[in-house]
Amino acid sequence: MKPILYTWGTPNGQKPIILLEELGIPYDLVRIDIGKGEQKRPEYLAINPNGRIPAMVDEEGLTVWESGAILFRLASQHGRFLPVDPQARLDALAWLFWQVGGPGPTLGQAFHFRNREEKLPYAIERFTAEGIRLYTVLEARLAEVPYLAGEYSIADMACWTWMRNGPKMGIDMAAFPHTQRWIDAIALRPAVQRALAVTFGG
Ligand SMILES: N[C@@H](CCC(=O)N[C@@H](CS)C(=O)NCC(=O)O)C(=O)O
Repeated sequence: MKPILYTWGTPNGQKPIILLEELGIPYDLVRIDIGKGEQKRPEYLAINPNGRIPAMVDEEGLTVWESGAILFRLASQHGRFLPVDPQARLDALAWLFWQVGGPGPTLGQAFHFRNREEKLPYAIERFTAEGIRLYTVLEARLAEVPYLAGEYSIADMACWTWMRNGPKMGIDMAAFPHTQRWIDAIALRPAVQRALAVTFGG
C-alpha cells in the first residue's frame, strides 16, 4: 500500500513531504488543518496521541508519529538518505534529534512570541538568544562539511525546514554564511521545490 501522510504546511509538516518527494514514491496526503483543530479530533488522536502533525501510516500499515521517527522509518525502509558508514549514520541521527529537541521548539517559541500582539520582551529575547546559539552550532558544523552527516540526509531535511526561516525569527543570516550556502543548495533540489509546492496553511 502507499504510505498515508497526515500533515500540514508547517516546518514539521514539510519534512516528511520532502523525504517522500526525494524518494520518488507514490503517497497519499491527508491534510490536517491545525488552524481548525483537526489534530485534536479522536480519529486523528488514534494515529497520533500527541495531537500534532505529522503522522504516517506506512507501506506496511504501521503507524508512526513524530517527524523524526517518520523520517527515520522511511529512510530505513528505503535505504536512502541515512548514511551506511557508522559514524556518518550516528551524525545524521544526532543532528536529527538535535533539530527535534532544539531548533524546532526554540524557533517555534521565538516565532510565537514575536508575532503575538502582546509583546513580552523577556520571552522574545530568551528564545531569540537560544535560536542564535543554535544557529552558531549549525554554522560551525557547516563550515566543515557540505551537509550535516557529510552527505545529504534526513538530518538536513529536518533542519532545513526550520533554519531557512531565520529572518522571520529575527536572525541576521549575514552572520551565518555557511548555513546560508547550505539553505540555498537544498532549496535548489527539485524534490524540495516539489515539496514546497504542496503548501497549505503554513
Ligand atoms: N516534535 C513534533 C512537533 C510537532 C508539532 O509541533 N507540530 C505542530 C505544527 S509544526 C502542530 O501540530 N501544532 C498544532 C498544535 O500544537 O495543536 C514533531 O517533530 O513531529
